[in-house]
Amino acid sequence: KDDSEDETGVATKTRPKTQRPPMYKVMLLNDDYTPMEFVVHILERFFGLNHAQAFEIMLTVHKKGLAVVGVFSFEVAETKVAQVMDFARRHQHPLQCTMEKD
Ligand code: TYC
Repeated sequence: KDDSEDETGVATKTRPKTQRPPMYKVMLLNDDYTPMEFVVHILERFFGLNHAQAFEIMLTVHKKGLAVVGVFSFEVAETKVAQVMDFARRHQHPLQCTMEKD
């Protein structure tokens, strides 16, 4: 923290605005066709989740329609979305993954 003096000569603490990069939520969307195990696999493979965490998020998406999988910098979020979309497309599943500013 910076020290500065006010008009009475009393040292006060100021909080200089620190710049933080904007963060992006990566979300998975539900559909009627992508197999549950495939979604679990994606969550383990691209988001480093263990099987229990992956299964839980998959079920949340299945029940609620969508869920946030993680929050990342723009570049990392973009990469995750591209990896998921590419992997799903290659396996001919309609799974959708999107990102949005946090
Ligand atoms: N609803 C799919 C099914 O019943 C499972 C599913 C879960 C699909 C999550 C997509 O992001 C998703 N097979």
